Amino acid sequence: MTDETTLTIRSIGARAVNVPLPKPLPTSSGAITTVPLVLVDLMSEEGVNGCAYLFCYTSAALQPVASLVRSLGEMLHGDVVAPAAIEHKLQRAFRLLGPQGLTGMAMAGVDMAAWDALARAAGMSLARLLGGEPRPIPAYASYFMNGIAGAEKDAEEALAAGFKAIKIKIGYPHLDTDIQAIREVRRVSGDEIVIMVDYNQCLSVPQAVHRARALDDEGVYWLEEPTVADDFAGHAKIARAARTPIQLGENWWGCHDMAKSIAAGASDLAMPDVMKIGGVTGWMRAASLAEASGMPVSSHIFQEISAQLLAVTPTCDWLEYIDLANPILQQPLTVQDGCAVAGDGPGTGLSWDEDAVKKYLAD
Ligand code: SMN
Ligand code: MG
Repeated sequence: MTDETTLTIRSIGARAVNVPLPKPLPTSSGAITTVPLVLVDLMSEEGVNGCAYLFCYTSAALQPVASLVRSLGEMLHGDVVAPAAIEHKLQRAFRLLGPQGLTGMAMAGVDMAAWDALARAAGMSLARLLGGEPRPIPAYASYFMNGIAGAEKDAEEALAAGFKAIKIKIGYPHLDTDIQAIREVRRVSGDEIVIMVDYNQCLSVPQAVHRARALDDEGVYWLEEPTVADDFAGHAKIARAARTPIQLGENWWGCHDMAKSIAAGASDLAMPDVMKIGGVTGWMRAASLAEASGMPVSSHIFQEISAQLLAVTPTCDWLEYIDLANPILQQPLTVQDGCAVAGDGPGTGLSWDEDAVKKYLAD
């Protein structure tokens, strides 16, 4: 039964775009060579639409994810735009396959677009629809594994842009280089700036224990994913050995993974990825888990929607700022005085630059 206040799904479109990068973005676990995005457009019969994007990490995943999103659109045709009901239907539909991986990504894309449509229909930002209001969120400038000279340049760039926090990726062949990179950022940025580091899962547990102990006196705010993301017992061992807080979460598939990680004592901090955690619906569950566990919550990429969600996250910590989707957005997220300033317009603040989308279409 629908009335004039409900939205009904007419179609869900998916466009694959591959945004070129001026140079590869290296991590200790491989480089990001382009920005492969699937743009999700949920169209309602009532004419109020919602959109979201999915980051696919590798262009090899672009077409499979886009195709999965379109298949979900067929499954949901004629359904009410009700994210909880949609999530329940899709979780049941994919119980046997498993709602992780590309399936989870597609499901999250639908969820984020559905919440965007609901917020637009209500004429309010997502943060307001969720009971909060957009506010400045402390943001850190996130960089990659750019060597010592690159760390100097990145720190200078971040300071010039007004950031008060900087993350670099480390995991060089030798520990000394990790330390040199951190000290280069500290030399350039001074003692006030917050520095985070990200190992992108490259160390064994014994290596991570050794390196974490060596970094304990470097004044690093968090040490991210030192070992394989789903090795919660291994991360717990590292967390017990290190004084520096361990950060984890960008690879949690849904709040069940997060609950297992918390139960294992795998990390001191949480950084769910709004796509992998299950969209807006998944994020809100994760935020509750974090609050109940006393864990500060930071975001992982997807900065536009994350700025809305962190505004209603009780243990809000840092927003990660990386310029990934900006080339195809009409209004990239702005940063002022080291804080991300989410818009208060309808929805999540996403709108496509259609000329750029056409230019980078990978279909
Ligand atoms: C990261 C890795 C790959 C692409 C984007 C971001 C990284 C992070 O793990 O936390 O920024
Ligand atoms: Mg990371």
